[in-house]
Amino acid sequence: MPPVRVLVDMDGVLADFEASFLRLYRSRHPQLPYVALDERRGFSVEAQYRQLNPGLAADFVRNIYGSPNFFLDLVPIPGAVEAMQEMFSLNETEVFICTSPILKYEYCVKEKYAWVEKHLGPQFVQRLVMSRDKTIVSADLLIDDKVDIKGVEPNPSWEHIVFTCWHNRHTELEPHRRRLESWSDDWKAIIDGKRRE
Ligand code: T3P
Repeated sequence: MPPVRVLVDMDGVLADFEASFLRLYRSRHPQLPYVALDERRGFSVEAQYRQLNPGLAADFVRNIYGSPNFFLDLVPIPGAVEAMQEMFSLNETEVFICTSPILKYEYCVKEKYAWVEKHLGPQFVQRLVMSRDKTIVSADLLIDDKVDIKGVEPNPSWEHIVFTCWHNRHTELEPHRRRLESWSDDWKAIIDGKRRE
């Protein structure tokens, strides 16, 4: 049987984008309203901050994740590093990281590579796929916190497993869609299930 190929997203799944964003936003703009983590709804931080504060300069939000060291300093999501090492060592399993860089790519692209090397080691630097369009990357599974993943390919080869995080906890999914609630959840059973399909 061919190996199961798994794509694992980075922000929200391996690296805690939301917590770092909020910490930096509050320290830079202590006088402005903010969205607490358990109030987060929807993938885009910027969209929700605009609703809260329509007068907010676009740059206030974007400058946080466009700043040097933002992506490098993200803290790993609990259990992510251990799960990735274990997944890497599983027989008949090919694991890749699949992440989209922000359009202001100056620091983000380099720092995503550096983050992977720092937390997961050089073997994962070889397995980092950066694409703004994940639908054209072929795999059996994509573990990603973004609920709607769209691109040029209308029928991606992977099954999208929604990784639960602050912004999608309340999102109701269509009945056929599956979640991984955290890295303590049974990700191995999802991979093993694909072997039998
Ligand atoms: P990833 O594909 O690893 O999840 O959009 C580019 C990256 O930045 C993407 O990484 C997700 C992350 N991101 C958020 O998580 N929330 C946001 O509001 C924005 C703009 C980006």
